[in-house]
Amino acid sequence: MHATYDSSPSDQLAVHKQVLEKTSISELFSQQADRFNEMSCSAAGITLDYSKNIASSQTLELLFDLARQRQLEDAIQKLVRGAPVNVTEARPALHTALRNPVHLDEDVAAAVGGTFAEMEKFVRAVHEGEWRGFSGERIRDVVNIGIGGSDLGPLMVTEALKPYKKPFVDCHFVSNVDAGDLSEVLKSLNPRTTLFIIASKTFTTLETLTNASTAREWLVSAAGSNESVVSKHFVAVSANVAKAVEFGVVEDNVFPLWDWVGGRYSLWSAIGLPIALAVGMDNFNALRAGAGEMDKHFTTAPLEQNMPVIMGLLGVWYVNFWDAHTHAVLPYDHYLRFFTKYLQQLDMESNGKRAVLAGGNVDGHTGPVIWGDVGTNGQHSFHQLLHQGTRLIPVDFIAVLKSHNPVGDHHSLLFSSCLSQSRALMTGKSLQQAQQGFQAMGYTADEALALAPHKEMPGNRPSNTLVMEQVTPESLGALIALYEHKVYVQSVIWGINAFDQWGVELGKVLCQDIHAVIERQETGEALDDSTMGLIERYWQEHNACK
Ligand code: G6Q
Repeated sequence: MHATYDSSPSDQLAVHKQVLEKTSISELFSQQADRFNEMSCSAAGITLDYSKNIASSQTLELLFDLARQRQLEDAIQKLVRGAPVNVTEARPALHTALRNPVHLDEDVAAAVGGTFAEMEKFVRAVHEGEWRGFSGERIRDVVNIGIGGSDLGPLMVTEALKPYKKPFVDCHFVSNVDAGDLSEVLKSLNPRTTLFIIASKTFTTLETLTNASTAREWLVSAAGSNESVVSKHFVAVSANVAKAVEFGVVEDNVFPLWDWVGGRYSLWSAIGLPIALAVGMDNFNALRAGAGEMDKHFTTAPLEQNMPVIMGLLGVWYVNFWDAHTHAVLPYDHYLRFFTKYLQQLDMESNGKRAVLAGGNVDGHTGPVIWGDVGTNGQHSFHQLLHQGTRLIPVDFIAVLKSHNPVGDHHSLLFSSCLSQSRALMTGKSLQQAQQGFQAMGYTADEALALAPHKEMPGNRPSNTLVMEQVTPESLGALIALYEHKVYVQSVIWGINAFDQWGVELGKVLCQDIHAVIERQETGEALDDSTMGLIERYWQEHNACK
């Protein structure tokens, strides 16, 4: 089933899909001599090859018609000029202003500039050993305590930029309320040389506050129950300065955030402090500059050459017209191993919505499930389903030309693996080829005939390939911004708000209610039988342990 839109491009796309169903990507290549050149584009150091898609030039024309019908060009300008595109919360989503503050009013621009200057000062103080812990020793380890948008972006970037790491401090990330997370990190750390960043836009998030309190107890007890040491070992990034101060962070050590920066879009703000501490402010600025280059491309390139637009529209094509439920993202670079996890939040928290801004619910589907892992590891597990499973799963391959570790032929093998996977997904293996293969192995014709379907691969499975020279701060910034904008493009086509997250907010409230019952502060009368049964099982265990 495909989504229905209110005028012709979608109807035409539905008809056009029936034509394309009768052909294959390989046939499209034989019909279009220069297909790679015609279906690839470059921006901000990234090349997108989208020629291995089930799409012809007519498909793209119809998709661009759809985009124009949805007033995408106008929506792009609204985003970067600070219009209240986060309609349900009546505010802009101005993460682009943290890379290119051209559209900010003067006060806001001054606040942004001031914050970056404060970050720079702080990073220098830690790196140069001016910032000392309670014993007078310099800081050696930094623990970022945050969750969701206050964790996934900084964690992913810090890991991705490990080749740029400065020698001064090691950064660690704690997010889960499961005490295993914090305990395992603290095990190897010295309280006298550890600094904590409490990263929480709201400063009300249960997991973060629980971890921060436990970390404070760990520190204070190591300092002989001296509470005054907290100010030397805790800084915060928050829009809620009062709460951070109440916790014990000195007001000057609270880096501000603004309501126009969404959590999952916040790594460009002071939420990126662990990034700057790990790789230096120069590299953090280069990351922002790379994103700024992609922003420039997104806001100025015509739709037909606009990389985030093309990726977004092809995604819509598969979700709404080919019934694709999921989308795999497979980076062929060890340093990008947290990229898909990061993207899961960016994409699914933004476009996992059903309510349309114009009213009512979307007819059809919105954001697909985003999944994947680093190549080549996935080849030895879930690629089986990509090649021979029953579902159509579009794939984004991300490949780099140069390794940070040029050892033997590792890199050429890695790059070859990436290309061989996208090629195999496209060409597949026919029944006849499979049968011949079995016969060549010595099987009889009948045996080969019976076995062949198990080796047959239908092929015609679409993919994009993104290529960068190397994972650098600039190219990583551009890559992240590319996906941010792709997600926005899709939200515009679907008519949904990419910038709220009421589903996530619900979880925060529900946990508090059930926790009150578990702690016997509430009766739980209103709870269902299953939930009460499980709570009673928890009580039995805890009473038995007493
Ligand atoms: C992101 C979401 C969510 C948020 C976390 C942490 O867009 O809003 O992932 O980042 O729930 O929230 P705080 O930063 O307020 O602790």
